[in-house]
Amino acid sequence: MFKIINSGDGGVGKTSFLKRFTSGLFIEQSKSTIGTGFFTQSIKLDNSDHADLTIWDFGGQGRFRDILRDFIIGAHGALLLFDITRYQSFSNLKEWITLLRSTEEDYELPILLLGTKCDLAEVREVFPEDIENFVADENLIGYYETSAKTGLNVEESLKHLVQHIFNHNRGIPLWKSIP
Ligand code: G3D
Ligand code: MG
Repeated sequence: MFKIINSGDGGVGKTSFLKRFTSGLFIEQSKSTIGTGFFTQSIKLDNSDHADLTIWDFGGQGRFRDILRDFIIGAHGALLLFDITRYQSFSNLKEWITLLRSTEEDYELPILLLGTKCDLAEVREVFPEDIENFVADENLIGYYETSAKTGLNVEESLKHLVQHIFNHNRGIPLWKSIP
């Protein structure tokens, strides 16, 4: 059982991404998330293991960020989303990373970066070189271009994060250690 945090600015597509992951559908006219919500979903890994995920979905608005800090405690990993068509959502990532890594756990929370809305690539404002440098500078575990609308890399990116957590168990109690 893994606890995953879904983070990023309001409107980048966090809830749409999770709905696509759990239901396989793109649901238009999603209501903006108030406070937190959560999704549970099982995922199959390459070696035929599977993991049960509890994914905590946050409202991106500033006023919820204090609440967020409490919810990060005990998380095994985080998704961090920005909208490739809105540069501001990329500029704000540093602030999100500071928040995600602010709980003073004795391990560095694995963070996977996701660019969203890649079906809208013709109005892209954030480009690969910037993203690659950012991933390296901030020591993130990787980057995927995604679309909740087409399903691009939705399952793949979660698999990558969970596989990373499996491979780098840093003493956080995982379901395998429960007798
Ligand atoms: P949030 O949970 O991060 O706040 P939402 O974001 O999931 O509520 O999505 C915000 C808006 O972006 C929604 O549009 C949603 O339909 C749209 N969106 C989310 N993912 C994608 C995607 O992959 N492609 C495209 N084209 N749009 C996406 P509205 O119009 O309801 O604000
Ligand atoms: Mg939301």
